[in-house]
Amino acid sequence: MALLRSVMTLELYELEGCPYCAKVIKKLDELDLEYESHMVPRSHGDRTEVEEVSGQTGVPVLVDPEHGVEGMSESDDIVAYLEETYGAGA
Ligand SMILES: N[C@@H](CCC(=O)N[C@@H](CS)C(=O)NCC(=O)O)C(=O)O
Repeated sequence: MALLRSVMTLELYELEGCPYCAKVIKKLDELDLEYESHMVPRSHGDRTEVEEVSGQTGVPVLVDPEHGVEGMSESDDIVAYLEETYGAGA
């Protein structure tokens, strides 16, 4: 069960002090969603993990295995996706 839970958990690649990440976190909190946080290195050259999942080095990036979302970037898209998928009207 623990494995299943960790496999299905939302994951967020983020950077401390990133306002676009804060916007996504606010939405995750608002919808009471749990997520696993991955802090990316400040240097773009070292952001290999986020590049692997999303094909670019910017953050935030959301992964939602339960819905086949492998590496969504752009905070506005992520916020809209969360609202559509987990919001009151979902
Ligand atoms: N339009 C993007 C902007 C995100 C952004 O600028 N994130 C910064 C950190 S706050 C970053 O990682 N930038 C990567 C870059 O400059 O390539 C969004 O809304 O998600």
